[in-house]
Amino acid sequence: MDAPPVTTRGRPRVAEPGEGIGLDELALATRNHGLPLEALRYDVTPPGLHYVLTHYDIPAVDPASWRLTVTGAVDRPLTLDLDALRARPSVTSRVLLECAGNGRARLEPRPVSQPWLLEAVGSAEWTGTPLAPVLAEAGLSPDAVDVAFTGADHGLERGVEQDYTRGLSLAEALREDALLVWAMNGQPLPPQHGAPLRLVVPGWYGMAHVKWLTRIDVLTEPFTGYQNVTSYRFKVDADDPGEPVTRIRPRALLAPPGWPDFMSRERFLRPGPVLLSGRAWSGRAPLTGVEVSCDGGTTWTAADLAPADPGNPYAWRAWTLPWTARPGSHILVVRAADAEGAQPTEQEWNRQGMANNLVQRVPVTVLD
Ligand SMILES: Nc1nc2c(c(=O)[nH]1)N[C@H]1C(S)=C(S)[C@@H](COP(=O)(O)O)O[C@H]1N2
Ligand SMILES: [Mo]
Repeated sequence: MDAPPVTTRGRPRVAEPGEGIGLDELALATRNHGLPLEALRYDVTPPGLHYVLTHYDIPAVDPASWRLTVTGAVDRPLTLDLDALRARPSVTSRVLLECAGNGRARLEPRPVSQPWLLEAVGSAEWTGTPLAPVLAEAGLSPDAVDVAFTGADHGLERGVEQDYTRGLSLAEALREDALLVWAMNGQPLPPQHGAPLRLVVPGWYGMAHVKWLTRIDVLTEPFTGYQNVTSYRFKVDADDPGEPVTRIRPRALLAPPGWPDFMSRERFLRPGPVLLSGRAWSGRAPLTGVEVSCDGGTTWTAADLAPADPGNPYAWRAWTLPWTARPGSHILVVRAADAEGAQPTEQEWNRQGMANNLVQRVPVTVLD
């Protein structure tokens, strides 16, 4: 494999037409794993099966000496240790996370970055304390507009050395469901998911949920850091500033039925009744339905979608559809819709490969 030169500066690279996944992308893909789609069966994703995305390295953080500082445009800057946070009122919430790069590897030409297909999702149970009362306790300045969240991880991205930092508007930071989280599925946060503390902002694509959180800065000017202004933008032309990537678009995934071939992942099943099943979600608007096509998108049938759980409005929802598998080749397609629209059947290209929620297609062979 002739790998093209690795670029550390300038613009994200877009692959040449027909260029395969490079060793640089493979190196990212081995660090950042996806959810095996059969794990769509669990209401709550077990930690080792939840997808992981880490831009730099998992930082070494000693929970005993770790502190969170709340600083900037506040009356009383705070320094909190883990015990002080855990002593606050706690909330447990099931929240779907999805990486904004999910679907990137299918774009043509392919933006060169973490090459996700469909699996950059998980729906875990996060325990923490609401962020808004912590900000209130620090005393927000009346001219505060944004809040920046900084992690303990440090790296270089397109030539810019940085601590991973994301800004959020004050209005989003003050939402009552934004949480400072120390536990996942009832256990202390694992290192790869942000131990000892991370932010969870339900409904937003993954980049907003800052892991290894060490600093919260209240700002009186809009945040202009790399992860908001340069990265996570919908741009077609490299010089276009683009619109920011924010909330999760609707998506439904099918847990592929039958069994796979080891190398090709091609799927086989025996004829007869099959209960097709999977999960669906949207972070931007309530789901309105899931449809399945068993003939490559010619005809569609409404799936049975589990009702929204009022206690966990940002969890994924189960769907099922009975199907009678007849011998031959079939293409199963599934699409979700929310109050703002359905998943596209043609993908829209953008330079950074953001938020590609193209419908999933699963070819299957039903044996005689
Ligand atoms: N500090 C820090 N926070 C981070 C990241 C990171 O690299 N550093 N990656 C973000 C991205 S892009 C995603 S998709 C989610 C992934 O969360 P997970 O690994 O717990 O699934 O974390 C976000 N928070
Ligand atoms: Mo991400």
